Amino acid sequence: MRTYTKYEFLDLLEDKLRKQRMTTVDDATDKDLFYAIAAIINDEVRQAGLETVKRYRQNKERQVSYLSLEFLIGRLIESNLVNTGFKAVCDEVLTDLGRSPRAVYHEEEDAALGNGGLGRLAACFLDSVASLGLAGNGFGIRYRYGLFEQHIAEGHQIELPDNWLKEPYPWETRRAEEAVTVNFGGSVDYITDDDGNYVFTVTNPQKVTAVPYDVSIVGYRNDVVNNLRLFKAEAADHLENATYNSRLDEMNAIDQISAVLYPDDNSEDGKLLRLKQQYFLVSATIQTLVKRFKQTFGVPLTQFHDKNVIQINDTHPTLGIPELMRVLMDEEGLDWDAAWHVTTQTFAYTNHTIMQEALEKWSYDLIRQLNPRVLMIIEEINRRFCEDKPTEDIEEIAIISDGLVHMSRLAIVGSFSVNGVAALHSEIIKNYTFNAFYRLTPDKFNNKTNGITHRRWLQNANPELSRLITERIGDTWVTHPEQLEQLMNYTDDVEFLEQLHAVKFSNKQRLKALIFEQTGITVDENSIFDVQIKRLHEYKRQLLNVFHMMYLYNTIKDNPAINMQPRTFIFGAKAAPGYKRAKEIIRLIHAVADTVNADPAVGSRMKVVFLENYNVSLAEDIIPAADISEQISTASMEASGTGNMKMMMNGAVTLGTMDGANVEIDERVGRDNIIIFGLSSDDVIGYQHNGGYNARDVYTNDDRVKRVMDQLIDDTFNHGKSFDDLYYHLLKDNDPYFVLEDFTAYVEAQERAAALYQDKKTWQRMSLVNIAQSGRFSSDRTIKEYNQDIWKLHNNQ
Ligand code: GPV
Repeated sequence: MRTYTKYEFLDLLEDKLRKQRMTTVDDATDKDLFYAIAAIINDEVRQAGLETVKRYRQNKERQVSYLSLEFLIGRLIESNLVNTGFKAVCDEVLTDLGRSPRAVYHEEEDAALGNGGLGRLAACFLDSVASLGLAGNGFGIRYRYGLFEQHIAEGHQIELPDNWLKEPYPWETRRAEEAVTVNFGGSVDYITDDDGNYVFTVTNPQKVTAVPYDVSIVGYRNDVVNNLRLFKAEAADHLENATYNSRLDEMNAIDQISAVLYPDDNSEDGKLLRLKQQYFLVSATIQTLVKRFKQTFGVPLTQFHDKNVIQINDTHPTLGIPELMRVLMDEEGLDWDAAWHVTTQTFAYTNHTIMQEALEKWSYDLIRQLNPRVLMIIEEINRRFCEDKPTEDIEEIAIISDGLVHMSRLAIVGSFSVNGVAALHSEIIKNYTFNAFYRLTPDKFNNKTNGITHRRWLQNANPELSRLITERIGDTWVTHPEQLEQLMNYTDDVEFLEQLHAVKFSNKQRLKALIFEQTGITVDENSIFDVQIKRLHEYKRQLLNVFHMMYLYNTIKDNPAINMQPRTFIFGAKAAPGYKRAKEIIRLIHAVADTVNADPAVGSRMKVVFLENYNVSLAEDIIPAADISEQISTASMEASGTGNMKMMMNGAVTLGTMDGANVEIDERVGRDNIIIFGLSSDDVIGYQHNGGYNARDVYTNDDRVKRVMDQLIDDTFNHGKSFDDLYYHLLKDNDPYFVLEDFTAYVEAQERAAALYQDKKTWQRMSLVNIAQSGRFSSDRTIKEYNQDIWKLHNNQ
């Protein structure tokens, strides 16, 4: 890609403003400037994209297709500017014009086509695949409405539709000419061909057009531009319905398929429309890949898997397995064994949870309604798989049982690789969740510890820290993040530690301003910024954090003169709209915040802040300012976590359980540089096998626990109605997330954190060690491992 001087870039900008926005630099709004800059980027990127595709074709390269129902992209303008190399000049031109680059870039709407960690992981992976020069593309759905916008009204979460396409999305290109048709429903017929084989056809299906919208994925300064293809569902031009009204009804029904992202994180919904989304994505993708294969390679489809690997992001795209079988057999004439060989050499499955409520099980009848031929193929896969297995194992491994199709089992059987997303998680999968499959095919199972793109989460989100790092160790860390480890040479460099502290302080001042703007609350930038930002889920235990805040408040009320480390508790969290208890926890955070923040007896010792509508862009503002990273899930339940990595990379110290990737963070930084507490995953699994611990005993025997529990139902904290459900659930249902059991250990860990923070040198050193050891958690490392062990793509760089 070419480089521009300031003057050249200004010329381009003026030209785009004139021709595309019909305005001038003097009159341009921030929005005009945003669109003009996007147009400049697109001119370069699309050219490079064409050349990338041409190169892949000429080299007949093997490619990975990353299939995901979610891509939580956020804004693209800054990462596109950085990756093209235009960021510095663009910032300068805007500043010279007296404009705020931040204000211009913030004109872009967040693309929130995902819920949380799983969707954001997919977005980080695309960035790393392109930046490593690997031939890989994403396939997803172009939801008309992304993850809902969260508003808080008197402590209650209100959900509003995320109308992100109100104005044109500058990064997408509609490619109607590459649309494919996805068939739903219908009935299966077969004939017998000359060789006595069955040939299946589906009659009277509903035909839905999948129209691709392509978004360029720009590699970091390497002229590689890969693609994210998002499909939109449209009615075919000629619906064959009897009446005009029935045609309109059908068009509306078809529009629904790509209308809205399901807002459930780590739980399955079970609605037919969701299943339709899944099949829509996989059928459109498989057809596209088969078509491209035939156009590009001119060899039989029995070699499809030599040129294609398909990574499925959790079980959501598992129907791709029977769909590829269907296309290979019914449309391309392969027999079962040939098709099965190709399919099982093509698919690789990533598991992201062991929690039962998130392991998808679709009813047999629903899948028949969806597409009877696909169900037929799943039945046959199951029949053949179970055929030679010992009867005592069947219950644990059958793909179909009790009228349900177990998607994870189908994914395991149909894939050549099964991976978890952190070392501990992958062990749990092998030893518990999928143990029977592990015993059958141990070599399929592997671990790929998650990662995050350090370009977005350090280089872009924290420019001051990036500059400071580069001043010391040069800029090779940008392409080789493991080089951050060189910072270990400065752990006793007082000047550097002070500079690091100054950067954190200025990030905290900026966040303080944002908090004031959003909430009217004034926080103390000298207090600890104690941050828990993630989806609201019982297993993530925001409730444990709240109980600790309630306990601290009680401590202040009992000892009004007590001297304690001032703290600002910062939350960001969306609850699934139907998840009542999660919404009650949001209401509780607000009730505690209202009381604590308004109580003059508390003074500056404690503030509680809930920032509404947590999303990728807000994360980029919060993370650089975090001192403490709350990663306090019930051990064994958080598959990996990725926010833990983002905060570590920005110098926050993890306060967490030995869960997910926290275990590996602990291993990297050493126990002196992390604050670990609570039950281990073995403890939790042990308790679970024995019916849990006794929550009521803890309540009865620990005065501090009893007091905060009772405050859920008395009038200590401002609220319209008391928190009965939370109270009774913890006691009656025996607290499945071990909140009360871990309370003492958590309070003690928080006390250690406060003491460490007061020893300024120690804390600064801890913060530095975290940054220095974070390189391993770059998604560049993760993607290199996927490529070496699973994808085996040619390495261009
Ligand atoms: I399954 N995850 C998610 O965000 N949504 C889901 O529906 C499912 C999993 C998350 C896990 O909870 C995190 O621990 C993990 O870091 C992330 O996926 C990426 O692997």
